[in-house]
Amino acid sequence: MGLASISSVVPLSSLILSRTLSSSKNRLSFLRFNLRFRAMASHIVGYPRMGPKRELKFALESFWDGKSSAEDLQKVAAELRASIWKQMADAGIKYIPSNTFSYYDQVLDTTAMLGAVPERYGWNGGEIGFDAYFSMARGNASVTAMEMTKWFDTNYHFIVPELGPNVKFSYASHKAVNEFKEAKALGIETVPVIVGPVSYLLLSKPAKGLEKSFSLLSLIDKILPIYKEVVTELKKAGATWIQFDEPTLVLDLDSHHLQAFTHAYSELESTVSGLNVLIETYFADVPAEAYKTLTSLKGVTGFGFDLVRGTKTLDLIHSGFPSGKQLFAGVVDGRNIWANDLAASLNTLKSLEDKVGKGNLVVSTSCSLLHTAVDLANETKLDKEIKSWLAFAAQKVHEVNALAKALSGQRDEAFFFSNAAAHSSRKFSPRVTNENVQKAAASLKGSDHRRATDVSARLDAQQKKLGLPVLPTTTIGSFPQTMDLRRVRREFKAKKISEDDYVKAIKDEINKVVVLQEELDIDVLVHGEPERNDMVEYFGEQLSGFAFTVNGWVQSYGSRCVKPPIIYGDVSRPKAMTVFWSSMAQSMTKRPMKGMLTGPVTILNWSFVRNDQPRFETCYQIALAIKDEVEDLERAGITVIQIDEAALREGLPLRKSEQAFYLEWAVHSFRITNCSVQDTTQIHTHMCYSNFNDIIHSIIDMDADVITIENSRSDEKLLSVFREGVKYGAGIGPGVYDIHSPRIPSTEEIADRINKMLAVLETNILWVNPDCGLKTRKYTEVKPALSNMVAAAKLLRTQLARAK
Ligand SMILES: *[C@@H]1O[C@H](CO)[C@@H](O)[C@H](O)[C@H]1NC(C)=O
Ligand SMILES: *[C@@H]1O[C@H](CO)[C@@H](O)[C@H](O)[C@H]1NC(C)=O
Ligand SMILES: *[C@@H]1O[C@H](CO)[C@@H](O)[C@H](O)[C@H]1NC(C)=O
Ligand SMILES: CC(=O)N[C@H]1CO[C@H](CO)[C@@H](O)[C@@H]1O
Repeated sequence: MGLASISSVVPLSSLILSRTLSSSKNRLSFLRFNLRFRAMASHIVGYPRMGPKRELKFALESFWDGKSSAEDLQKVAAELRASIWKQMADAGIKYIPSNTFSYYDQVLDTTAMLGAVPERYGWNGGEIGFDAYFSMARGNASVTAMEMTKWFDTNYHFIVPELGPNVKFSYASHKAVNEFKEAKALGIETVPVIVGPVSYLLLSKPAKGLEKSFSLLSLIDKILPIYKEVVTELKKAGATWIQFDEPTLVLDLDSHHLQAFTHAYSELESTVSGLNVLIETYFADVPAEAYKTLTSLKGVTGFGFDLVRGTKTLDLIHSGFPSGKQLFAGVVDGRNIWANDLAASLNTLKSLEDKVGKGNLVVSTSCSLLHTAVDLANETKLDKEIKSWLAFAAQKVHEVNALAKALSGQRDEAFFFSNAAAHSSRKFSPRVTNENVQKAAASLKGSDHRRATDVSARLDAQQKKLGLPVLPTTTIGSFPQTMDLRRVRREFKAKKISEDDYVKAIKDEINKVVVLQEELDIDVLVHGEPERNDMVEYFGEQLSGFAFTVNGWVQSYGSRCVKPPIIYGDVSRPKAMTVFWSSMAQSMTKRPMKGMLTGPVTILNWSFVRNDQPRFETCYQIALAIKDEVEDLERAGITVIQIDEAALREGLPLRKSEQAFYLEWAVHSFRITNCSVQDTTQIHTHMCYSNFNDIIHSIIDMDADVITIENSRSDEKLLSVFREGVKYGAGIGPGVYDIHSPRIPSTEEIADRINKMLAVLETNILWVNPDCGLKTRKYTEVKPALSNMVAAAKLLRTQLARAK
């Protein structure tokens, strides 16, 4: 009988018996058994902070609104942390993370830890409190927020550190140590998690004015002393492990960057001695050079890898892993909601265990569970069959533990059996497949789908029809979502009010927004989207192939969460989705009313996508559904249609080698939506967030008539691309003010921004609009801000007319 088959059936108690056996042969086999039964090595990289019902979000927003105290907020936070730690401890997890909680963002927490507060916040040393912390995150009436950008290729956003040669670093937030102690007081030993020093610098940006000249990595020797203080204090508090997250190791780094890792961890070696150090990477495979550097780092005990997205890392591990070191194998996907294929993962783990040796393998998640939903347990509205295919963070914790147990010979047969049954039900379920959709999507490949007329001729035709002034003003789509509105939608959903009452309430709101925009004298109007909860869910709910959760929220930034739909089957559009509201809104005004759609790439990217067919396949299916909607809007007399592709850039794969293929199918999917629209129908698109410079040619290739784009929060990075000579013939509206901040920009400030744009862009293609939708703002902020925006546009029109 082989060892494996015995070990899975022999109960623990009989091992104790074997201790009494005396022959040396038996003693040897006891030792082997004993190794197999050692504590189950399981680890969680990080956990969602918001709570199963977004408790943290509500506590934060109430505090920001001055409706509750700092103590109230701290109390909610402490309760959430305690329940998360306890849940993981109860599930049997050995390495439980701490300091993965955050009031806003873990990179901002690191900025606070290092005391790297930009001067404009007037911080004078001491422990950083909520005032300085939230001013950096959100700005306030007198100071702008720090820039926010996407965390790798996820939908999470972090606050970008602003660093220069004069930053005086100091140990200014003891959060990591405090949270470790807090867990310890609850009887739970945790692994404190800190953003590693090199990734911290590589994710920073040089402070204003230093853009070209400053090397961020030159600060490494200035921040390491703070890291040493933190490590020393953690050791004193009783920590035995520390986890440094160094996710930048999966990027395309050059040798100069890699040397910084070698340098930093040699510097830290003596300080961390006595501690076990885990370096965690995630989101992609680690390139071969980086793998070599990483696994040679001094003072490190374990290495964590994302083995879901990083399948090439598996080959690297098999071709060499440092002996005696621990491998934290991220086999449970932290970025999706599908149940793990436990049998397949166990095979992967067994082959890794053969490579690295028993006792050196720890089962882990592919990345922090921050990027998945929190708990499936109370999703009472999900169809039972679909629910059996899923696992959220709380369930993934159990998957990790089940795998670790199985690996150590204590396989939970019932758990594995129901997992296998769910996989087979998903594979053969008729609700997943729609042959007509499959055929239509397959026939799109190979063709290019371009509009017949080129963009400048189209713009001429559109201008004849629309007759807009130069520097036309518009907004991005949504208007403030008041409590009343949310209540109306909620009550309608819960069938507490009739459809007639609902339609009337929404109609009144649209009318209010239309009247306001006319009063403000905005040129191209929007209906304000009062009927929409979310720019993706709204469409998903009306398409086939989508499922929805009640509480499947994922943090996007700060207190903001999104609830991605789940695409489980082939996508189609049973009937028109937006025509009713858009034509009603158009009937209220003579000005052009934009039809508002979310584009296929964004719907895809902001959903949890099925993992049983290529992503592009699913994207083409959505594109065909949106194309039908565009045609219906045009038929209903809507002349301007905006198709948002907020997530086009976000979906870009991290590694350069994979980007061209993605851009090709993503841009193609957008063009499919153009359908056979007439030249006089103006197609807009909108993109949130900056850093588009690297894909500007793909953006041009989308062939939209007008593009509105985030710009103001990134110091006009976007404009530099045009300054450097990229030719852009379509209309363009770089955001003239930041809607993420409650600050109201003055007319002069906006006029100044527009002037900067006019210096690089032709007058006749420039549009004037805010950065993004206004959904999260209040009317007291929106009215004066838009009024100043229109005033600025008019001021410049007058100046331009005079200059002629
Ligand atoms: C804005 O934040 C800064 C920095 O924290 C603070 O000094 C200032 O008092 C705040 N201003 C207002 C109006 O809240
Ligand atoms: C799920 O619902 C039960 C019963 O209402 C409740 O006790 C429990 O706290 C809920 N769990 C979560 C994660 O919301
Ligand atoms: C957006 O697309 C990227 C690239 O495929 C993916 O990694 C990311 O998880 C997506 N975002 C969301 C919210 O699903
Ligand atoms: C997918 C699709 O319908 N594409 C259309 C885009 O517009 C051009 C020009 O009108 C059509 O020829 C394509 O068929």
